[in-house]
Formats: sequence, C-alpha cells, structure tokens
Amino acid sequence: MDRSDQGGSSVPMNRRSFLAASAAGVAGLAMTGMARPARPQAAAGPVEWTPLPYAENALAPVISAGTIGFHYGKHHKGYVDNLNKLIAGTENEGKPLERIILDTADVPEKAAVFNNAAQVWNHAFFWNSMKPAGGGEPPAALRRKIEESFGSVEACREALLSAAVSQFGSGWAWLVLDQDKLKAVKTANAGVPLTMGLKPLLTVDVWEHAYYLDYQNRRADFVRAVLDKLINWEFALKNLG
Ligand code: MN3
Repeated sequence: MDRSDQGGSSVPMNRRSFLAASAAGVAGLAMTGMARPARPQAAAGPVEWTPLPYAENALAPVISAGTIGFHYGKHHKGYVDNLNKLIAGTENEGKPLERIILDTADVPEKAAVFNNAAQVWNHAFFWNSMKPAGGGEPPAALRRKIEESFGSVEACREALLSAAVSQFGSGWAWLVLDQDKLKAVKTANAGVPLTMGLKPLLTVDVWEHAYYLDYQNRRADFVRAVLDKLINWEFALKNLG
C-alpha cells in the first residue's frame, strides 16, 4: 500500500526516528511480504501496521513506555489484524485504507470493517500528531490560520481540550479544516472526520486505554499534557497543505 494512504505517515522520518521505529517496521515488512496471488490493478498486500514514528519510551513521562507499548503493540496492531481478517477475500481486500473507510461508513452490515479500518487510520494519525518535545508555539503559517479561526492559540488549545473532555465515553478530539476555517471537533468510538467532509489536521485519542495507566480517570490532565508537551504542530501544518 502507498504510505500516503496511512494518513499520518506522510511525515518524513529522520534517520534517528527511523532507527527507533525499525523494530516495528520489521513487523510491517513481514506483513507486506506475506505471499498473495498477484492481482493486476489492485493495491498490493494487506493493510499495514505502520511503524511508530519514535521509540516507545520517547514520549515519557507524559505518556509512559508501558502505555505506548500496549496502545501501539496491542490495540493498534489488533485493529490491523482484525481488519485484514475481515476483508480477506471480500470486495474491500486490496483497497487503500481511506477507500475502505469511506465505502463502509454508515453501512450497518459493514460496521465491523468500518470500525477496525477507521481505528487503524486514527491510530496512525494519532502517533504522528505527537512528537518528543512537541507543544510550544505553532509555526507562523499555522498560527495565522489558528488566530483567524479561534482568535488565539490559547483559544484553540481550550477548544481542543473542551472537545476531548466533553466526548462522553470513548472517542477522539480533532483539529480539522472545515471549508476554510479551523475547528475543534470530537468523534465517538471509531469516528473519523474524513467521513464528514472535514480535513483532519491533528487528533488526540481519548479512549481510556490511551491514558488510564498514567492518568487513571484524569482525562483532562492527559489532554492538557499532550497539548502542552507533545502536540506536533508541524504535522498539522503539513496536513493543512
Ligand atoms: Mn487508542
């Protein structure tokens, strides 16, 4: 599969982060190397478990290596494995991930495929929405856009925090582009703004598995720490295009 289908993976890796991610990359290569009959015109191979763009301990102490290890190694991988089992031998096998998501959204009998596909996309996007020593001031071009839409970077941060905290139960908080304006929105469960005609720029996973080991029930503390210390504004600017 073309890496651009993976949402988050358009971020170029420097050598250090490539090396840090190489263990996960080996697993991804092993998956893409699985023997399959050649199918002309079809995207090759199963949906990929994309590499984590940094080491599992690189976000500590904001997010512990234990949390990332389970979240990436069990949850994210679980969605990939489930999806590949669900689509094997069906019309969705070999499609780019975003196509699978759009083709199964709001189709009740395809809910399991949608949920697993959207969670694969959301997690790849989430890993790239953070970086070690992130946070701080957005790059100038993004800051101008944020100020046009929210009034200030602080107001944008508060809108993201509010979306994250007010999501009842599992879900995601997003910075999105809606037409020409930035907005903070939330989605429940596997929901993804791609299906709502919105362009995702950043996300924060607010499923309990994202923070419970480190923050227990204190979701707001987790989100504040991610926004202040890890958020990858450069990734948002790249997605803004
Ligand atoms: Mn998650």
